[in-house]
Amino acid sequence: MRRVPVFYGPEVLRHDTGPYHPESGRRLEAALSALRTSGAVIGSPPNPERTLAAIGRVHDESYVRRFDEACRAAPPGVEGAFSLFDSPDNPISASSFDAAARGTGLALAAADVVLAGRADAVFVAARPPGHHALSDAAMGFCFFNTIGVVARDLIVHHGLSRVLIADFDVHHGNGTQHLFWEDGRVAYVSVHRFPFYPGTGAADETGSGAGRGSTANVPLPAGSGDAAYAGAFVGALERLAERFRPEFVLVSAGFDAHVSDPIGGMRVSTEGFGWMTRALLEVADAYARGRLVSYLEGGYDADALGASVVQHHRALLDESGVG
Ligand code: Q9C
Ligand code: ZN
Repeated sequence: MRRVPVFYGPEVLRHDTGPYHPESGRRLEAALSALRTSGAVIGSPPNPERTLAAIGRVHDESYVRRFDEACRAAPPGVEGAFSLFDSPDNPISASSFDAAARGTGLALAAADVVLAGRADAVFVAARPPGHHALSDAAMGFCFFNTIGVVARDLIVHHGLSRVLIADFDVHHGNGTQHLFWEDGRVAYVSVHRFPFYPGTGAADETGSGAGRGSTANVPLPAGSGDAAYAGAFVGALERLAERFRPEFVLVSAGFDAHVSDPIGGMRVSTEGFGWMTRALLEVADAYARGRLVSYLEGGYDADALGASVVQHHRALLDESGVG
């Protein structure tokens, strides 16, 4: 069996989005409770001291300061009294900055632990999600582009040459794609509903300059299910990985393509997330010595999210891989 701890810290629950927002602490509590029931080992490592420096290699200094100051000025999460930051989709409370920095710190710690050989892979059960966040703006429930911060940290701090990001959230990761659009060291493959929020992710968006061909988008129509994901996504993932030969695999693991999700409009089954995860693990095994870190993005039905993260985690534990 692989060693695949789940990383979580209670600080991430303190990003309060109000009583009616789909991206709430309740969804993460449901995910954690399902993981605990399935026997997952849940760890809470301290953030690496370089967390803010790593965030600063992706986000503008003025954006980080603006987000911090907006949270300091925000009401302390009292019902009905929330500030919006950059977008009507992004309510903040007094602890939102600290929660977002903690989520990103957990993901940086996860990559450190995997690189040091102290775990084979890590699933980071945190929030807020990250893949829509731009270097200078919050959007789509996201504030820091966590997976983007970790990818850049693997290149700049750890000295890796090639990192692959795979994104199966139902929405296109516009922020992540934009960060590495011209960067040949970080490849990005996404499967998503299209056309849909945020509007990007057409099949002909493939990167430019040094990053030409290192972005792969798999747009799928509303209502797509396991068959489309298994065929189109897994195919694109394997083709990109074979060409790119990643040294590390990062996953933007959104579970909002689940058939029961209230906003995704797709029909992926709980087991479908297990199959997709196995394909990701095969790529990690083939090129990256199994090294993989997965970060929770979307997924807004509590029960579906719980069942799906357990499938995802069980697939990562599978012993058929690392030799
Ligand atoms: N204002 C993630 O799943 N919906 N984000 C906007 C029009 C935004 C979802 C609707 C959905 C964002 C991480
Ligand atoms: Zn999403």
